[in-house]
Amino acid sequence: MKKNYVFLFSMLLAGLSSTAYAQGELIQQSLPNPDNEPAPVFPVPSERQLLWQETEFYAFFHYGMNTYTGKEWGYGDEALTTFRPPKHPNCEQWVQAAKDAGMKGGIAVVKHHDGFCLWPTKTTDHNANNCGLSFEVNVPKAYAEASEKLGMKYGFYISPWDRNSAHYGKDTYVKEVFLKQATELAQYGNNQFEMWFDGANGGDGYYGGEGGTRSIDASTYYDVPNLADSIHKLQPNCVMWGVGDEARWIGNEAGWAGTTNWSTEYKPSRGAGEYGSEDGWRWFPGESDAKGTNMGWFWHAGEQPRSLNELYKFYLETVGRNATLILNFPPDQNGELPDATVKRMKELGDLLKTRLGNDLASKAKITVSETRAAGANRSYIADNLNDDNKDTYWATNDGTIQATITLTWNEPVNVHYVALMEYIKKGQRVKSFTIETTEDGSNWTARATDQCTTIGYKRIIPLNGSTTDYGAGYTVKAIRITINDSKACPLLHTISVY
Ligand code: FUL
Repeated sequence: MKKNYVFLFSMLLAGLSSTAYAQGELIQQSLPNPDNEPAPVFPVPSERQLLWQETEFYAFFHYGMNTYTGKEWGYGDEALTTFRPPKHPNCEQWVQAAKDAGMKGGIAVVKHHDGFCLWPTKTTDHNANNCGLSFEVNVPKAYAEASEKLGMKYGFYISPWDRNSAHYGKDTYVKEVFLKQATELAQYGNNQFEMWFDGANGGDGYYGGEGGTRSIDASTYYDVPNLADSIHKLQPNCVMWGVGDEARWIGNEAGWAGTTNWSTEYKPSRGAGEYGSEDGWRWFPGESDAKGTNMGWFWHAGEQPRSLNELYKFYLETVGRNATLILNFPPDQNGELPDATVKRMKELGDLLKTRLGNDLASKAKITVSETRAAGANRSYIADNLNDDNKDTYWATNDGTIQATITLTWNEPVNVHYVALMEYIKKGQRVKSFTIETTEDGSNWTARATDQCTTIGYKRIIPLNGSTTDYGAGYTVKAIRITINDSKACPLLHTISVY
C-alpha cells in the first residue's frame, strides 16, 4: 500500500515537472469526451439517492403499542398485553391504499421510541411476539411482501432512541441491540428504499426499570459508519434518513418546502431545512413528513383525515418543490386503516390523476434558443424534453446559462401547471427562470413570477401562483420558459404541462 503511494506520488511529480518545462505553465489535460457530455456541477447524488428521489410521494404508517394506549411517545413501560390486534395487522390493505393515493411506496414504523418491536427480534423481549397473541406478528415481513406484490417501494422506521432498553445510553445498546435490530430489518425483502432513523431523544424513559434520564450525542453514539455498512451490504438502495445522514428533514411537519430549495447542503447544515444551501458541498435532499389526519402520528379515537384540499396542497408544496413527501396515515386498533382514511387516500389519488395525469407537453412542438453540440452517441435536442425518457436530456453548450424553451400547440390548450425536471445526475444548476404564456401567439404574460427560482429533481409551478385555488386555467397557444441564471449550462430531462 505504502509502496503504491510512493510510486503514484513520484509519477505525479514527474508528470507535473515535464509539463511545466515543456509549456512554461501548467496545462490541464482533458479526458476524452466523445459524447460531449457536460461536466458535472458538484455535489451530485449517489446512485441510491437518485433512486430514492424518484419515489417522490410515499406513505408513513405509524402503528404499534401507542395505537392501544393513545400515547404519541410511549414511556417504554407499557404492559405487553396492552398490544391487542384481533388478527395480524393488514399490511396489504395499507399498501393498497397507498397505491390508490398515487404514492409509489411507504414506510412502516416497526419500532417507535417505546422500544416495542413488531417482529420476532432476538434483541429484546419487548416485542409483539411476547404478548400472548394466538398468531405470530411480523409486520416488516408482511409489509415487504405486500409491497412487492403490489409493485410498491418499502422501508422501515426504527427508532434509535429506546425508552424500554436497560442498555440505552451505554455502548452495549448500539452493539447488542440497535445495530442488530437494524440488520434484522434489512433482511426483509431485497429492495428497501429508505430506513428512517429518527433523531428524537427526550431523555427520560423506563430503561429496564431503572428510569431516569439518558441523553446521548447522536452524531457519535449510534456508530453510523458501521450501521450504514451493515445495511448497505444487504440493501444497497436503502437511503438512511435522519442519523444516517443521506436525506434531510425539511424542517417542519407542515408539508411545506421553500420555493427555492437546493438539494445541496453543508455539514453541519447551514441553510434551513426548507431551502438547503446553494453552495453546499454535499448532496442532502429534503424529505417532508406530514400528518394526513388531524391528530397525532399514531391513531387516536375520533380522528379524521385532513381535507382533500389540504392534502393536495401538501403535495404541490413538497413534491412540487424538489422535496419528497412522506404522508402519514395511521392504522387503527384492528391493524387496518379506517374507512374514512381509505376513502380520502383514494380521492387524493384520483385528484392527482385528474389534475396532473394528462401531460399536454407530449402533444406540443418544442423549440429552444440553443442546443448543445451532439456527441457520438448522445444528442441534446429539445425533443428529449417530452420523450418520456428520464435518461435523455436537453442542454446548452458550455458557457451558455441563459436559454428559452417554447412549447407550441396546433390547437389552444387549457393549462394549469408546468412541471420541470433537471437532470440531477450532473448536479442541481438552475437558479432562476420565468414562465410566460400567450393566448394569441404574440403577447406574452409572465406567470407565478415570485416562485420561479430553483428546479432540482422536480418543480411543479401552478401558473396562477396558487397551491390552493385550482382556478380556471389559461387557454394558450404557447408557453415559453426562460432560464435566466444557472450554475452552469442547464440540463433538463422533462417538461410536462397539465
Ligand atoms: C418524530 C417522532 O418523535 C414522532 O413521534 C414521529 O415518529 C415523527 C415522524 O418523528 O421525530
